[in-house]
Amino acid sequence: MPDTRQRVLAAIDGTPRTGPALADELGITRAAVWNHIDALRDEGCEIDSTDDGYVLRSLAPYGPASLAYGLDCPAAIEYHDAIDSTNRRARELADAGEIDVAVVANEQRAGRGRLDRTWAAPPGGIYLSLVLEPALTPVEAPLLTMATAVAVVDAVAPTGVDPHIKWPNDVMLATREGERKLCGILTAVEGEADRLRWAVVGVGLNANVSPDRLPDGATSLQAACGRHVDRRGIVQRLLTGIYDALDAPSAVLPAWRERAGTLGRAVRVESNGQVIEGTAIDVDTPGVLLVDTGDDVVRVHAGDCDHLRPITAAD
Ligand code: BT5
Repeated sequence: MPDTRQRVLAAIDGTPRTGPALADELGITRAAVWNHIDALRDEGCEIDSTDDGYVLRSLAPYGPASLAYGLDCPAAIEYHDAIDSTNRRARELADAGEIDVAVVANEQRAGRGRLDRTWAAPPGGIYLSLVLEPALTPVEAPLLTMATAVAVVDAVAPTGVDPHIKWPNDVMLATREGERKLCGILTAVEGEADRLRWAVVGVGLNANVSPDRLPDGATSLQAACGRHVDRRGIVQRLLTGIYDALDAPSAVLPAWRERAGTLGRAVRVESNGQVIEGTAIDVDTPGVLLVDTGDDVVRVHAGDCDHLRPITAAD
């Protein structure tokens, strides 16, 4: 059941509706109608007041009601203009028993990567953490990262960029200068041996951000496209993509392989203090990288991976 603000949006989308007509239709007071219209305008929705009533001209580029409007998946949106970390907040919600909530922020002040590394998160990026209760065991959790990476690649495709996945949790763009990191994924899970109690999938995607606000080795959609991109559309496609992937877990690995830049490449992987060099030949359930070192095929479960010959725009 969509909340009242979503019903207001739907009612004025396409056809003008007067305040009293809306109040009647939605079973709320006229003052409440006015409050919703006011809040939607504050968010950045363009709503005209015509002789025939209120009519929606455009949604806000980014904001809670606009992100939720038309979203075709079970996730509710919790939006913050600024927050310390969407993953921190999502874990808090998960611990309190909330499921199917996407925490989205325009800016993070203490964004985190793996192993407590810093994630630069200036305004204009996509910072999103989705609380899920997937039908997976903790051992299968890497599948969530893979499904999300696939969903990221597909969600940004309409902007015209064609990124690839770098094992285990990066989405990269080939530029003339070499490979640049566009997106990082951070998955946290909690559960018993046979079942996940919750999972939080965090996505940091450099969208409308200038690369000089990002660390070396990073790029953004804005830099690649030469313009601002539609973050709302990307977030909505990303969320539906993650749910769709989890509905068909056996399709995740093949989809990941199709979008991967790592396979067939010379790689150096650091895993638990060990360095493995060789050719990345495949991935296996639940996200294991197979590296052919020449002597042996090593199964790597976790680690940091470098492509020894970076993929460039010329490839
Ligand atoms: C990651 O870690 O790539 C996972 C990043 C997940 C960030 C999201 S944002 C929403 C949610 N809330 C959070 O607090 N986190 C998640 P890792 O593989 O450890 O890579 C971290 C490294 O990427 C850093 O040490 C930097 O070298 C680099 N880095 C930092 N910020 C970056 C950025 N904005 N773009 C590209 N690279 C970045």
